[in-house]
Amino acid sequence: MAKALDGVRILDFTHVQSGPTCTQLLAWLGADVIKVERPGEGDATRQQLRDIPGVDSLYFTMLNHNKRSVTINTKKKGGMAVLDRLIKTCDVLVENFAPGALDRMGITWEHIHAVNPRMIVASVKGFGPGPYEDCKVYENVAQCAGGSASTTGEVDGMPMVTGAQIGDSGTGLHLALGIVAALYQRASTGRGQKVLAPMQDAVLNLCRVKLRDQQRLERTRTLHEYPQYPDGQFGGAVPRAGNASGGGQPGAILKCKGWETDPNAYIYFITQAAVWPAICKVIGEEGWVDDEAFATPQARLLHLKPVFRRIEQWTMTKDKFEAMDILNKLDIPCGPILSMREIANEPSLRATGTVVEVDHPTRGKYLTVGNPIKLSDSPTEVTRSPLLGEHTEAVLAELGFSAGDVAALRAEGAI
Ligand code: CAO
Repeated sequence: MAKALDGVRILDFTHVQSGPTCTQLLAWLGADVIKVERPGEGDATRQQLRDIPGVDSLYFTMLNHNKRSVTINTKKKGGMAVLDRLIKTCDVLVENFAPGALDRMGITWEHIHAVNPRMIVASVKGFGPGPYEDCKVYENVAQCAGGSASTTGEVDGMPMVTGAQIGDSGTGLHLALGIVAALYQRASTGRGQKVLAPMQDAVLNLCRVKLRDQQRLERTRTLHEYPQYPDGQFGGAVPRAGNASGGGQPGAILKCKGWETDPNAYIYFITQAAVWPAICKVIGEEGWVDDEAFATPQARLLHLKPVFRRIEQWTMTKDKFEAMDILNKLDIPCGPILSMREIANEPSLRATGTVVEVDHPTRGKYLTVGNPIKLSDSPTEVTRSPLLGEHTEAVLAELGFSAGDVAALRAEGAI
């Protein structure tokens, strides 16, 4: 079946996580993604966190599916000649080098635009223009600078980073959307443009509810749905909220049967106002439906701790899946705390292609996360990541280089 981005060619100059997430998504949507790597070394993640000696790491394989790999040394004359040919024939150049690195290679916007005025140049950087624009940035730096860490963690604890890679993969997603929009606009203008997704900005975009809360706090000096209310103190900035819900319906993580030995025997429970009578009934507190201390959402905000303690007495009598079964039937919004082991073995995620088993020539079989975006007319088949330079000769032949040219480029150390 045809794919949404059939015919789009991507010059993939990305490395580590943020940029590769973006180009992997574009590949899953059907683009031809040609990953350019340094000869001999390749993307640094090929060697990081290895679980099998001498074999591309899961870090690399899980971010570089459906791509081709070409080795080019851009610091050699022949390497730049190959790269210019790629610039001429590709639609998008995606990069996430440190600030200024692309310019230092001689691949400036002016150069690219002169070679191919239709080319879109898409970049991830740690920061946009401003005091930190020259800084190198990794995931957790972005989480800290984007407002996430200051608002995550225990109420009285230190700032906390989250396991979701919102700085890297979150920014890659934003960049992919920018690229698709620029391709759409190019259809009418005929021109390429620059697309920039700074990691700080992407994290902040994902944390916008906390900027909402900052303004509410400044106006009202309190945040009723936070665990600090009604007994604790609020300072001048949005505090850490533990596991409290970020929305208008209070929620909490509650223990389930087996919590003493299973670190994930917990459920997230939301006391949605619409189903309050059903919640009271299931936990055996029917009297709370009309009790003025609990009857309205506003009244309950003053008593969230005892409310959740009482609900937890009930959830502790069920395992998390039993609790889910009972609560879902009553339309009470809740979710089990799933471990990665449970997710890896969940049949419904395998059935939808969200968890996929892939075969790799040197690694063998491994699990990966497939495309989370499902298009009915553009299904995704996840194929293995390329070996370093696996497609160099094939791509150079497509670009019109002869066998003799390839030999000369090899002798120069350019590929
Ligand atoms: N041929 C020749 N040279 C190459 C090359 C190639 N094919 N590919 C890369 N290089 C060179 C670059 O030109 C650069 O050289 P100079 O320093 O001489 O200009 C050098 O390799 C290193 O590039 P880098 O500075 O981007 O890499 P780093 O490992 O030092 O830094 C990172 C990594 C991620 C901190 C930095 O790239 C960065 O801040 N990127 C932007 C933000 C980002 O995406 N962060 C997310 C990373 S995922 O957690």
